[in-house]
Amino acid sequence: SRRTKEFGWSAYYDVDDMYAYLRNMSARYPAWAAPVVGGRSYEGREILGLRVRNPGAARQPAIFIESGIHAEEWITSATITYFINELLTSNDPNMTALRDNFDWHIFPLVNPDGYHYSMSNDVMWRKTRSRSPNGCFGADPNRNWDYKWDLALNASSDPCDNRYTGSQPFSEVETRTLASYITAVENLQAYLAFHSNAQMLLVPYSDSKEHLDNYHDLIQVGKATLEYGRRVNGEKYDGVGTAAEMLYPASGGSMDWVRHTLRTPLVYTWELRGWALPCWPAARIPEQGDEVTQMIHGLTVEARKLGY
Ligand code: ING
Ligand code: ZN
Repeated sequence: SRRTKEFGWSAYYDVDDMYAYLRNMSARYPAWAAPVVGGRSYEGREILGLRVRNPGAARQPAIFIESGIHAEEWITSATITYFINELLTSNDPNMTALRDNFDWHIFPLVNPDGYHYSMSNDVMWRKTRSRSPNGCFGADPNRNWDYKWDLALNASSDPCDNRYTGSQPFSEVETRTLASYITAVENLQAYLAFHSNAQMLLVPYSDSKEHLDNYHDLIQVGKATLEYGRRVNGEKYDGVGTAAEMLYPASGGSMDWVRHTLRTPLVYTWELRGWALPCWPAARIPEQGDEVTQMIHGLTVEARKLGY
């Protein structure tokens, strides 16, 4: 039998250790934090997250955090567990304001099968682990959501491809079950997704250069948000814009589906910092964690200034 390692932010941890950490935090702060199951995976794992909310408050705006949808982007899950730790344990007034005033649904690892496979077999694994009839494994879970799925932009209909769309929209149990969880979140004000490593901030929609009705608000809040991050370590991100304008057109991603289907006003995807995947040096997880923590704080402050 194996002992559970002590969890921390100077190494990367596999699924069971990360989930044990989430359960430990809910046991330490039972009035504030509860484990929540956001869905399940092909191999039968839970998509485990934490709901964090002020036990003394009535209805608060909800913020949903998604990370680890791409298995090889380890830094995203490490960064979001770091944020959870700040959110629950810090006495910094910016942090206490975050936990007092929002209803958090935080899922650090929404593709647990792929992540485990990346950690144990093939570090560059990106997809889920579902099995296609031709014997290939996995679909790209950020090409599988039911919005403009059939465009297959920056994607492939070949099950052996690293960016396989899946056989149909929501063919993957992970995206299907997570979408149903998100749909049930009341008062969802912000949806924040985390990828690596293009070092920029993306807004919907990803398939075209068409701009949303609140595009200018999203850009203004986004630019200010990046400044909060820059103040931590001096790191400059490349800017804020649609994937089609900043990176490459893509379709079937989670943020576009959320924005289109649920009309969530504030929807962003982070591309965290540079370096080779997946091994952003573990010793530098805290600096990425501090930046993202300040950016999430900044986003709430700047959005409120614009009336959100
Ligand atoms: N980047 C994202 C990807 O899925 C993205 C970029 C995000 C595209 C959201 C569309 C929508 O390709 C990485 N690094 O995976
Ligand atoms: Zn990604």
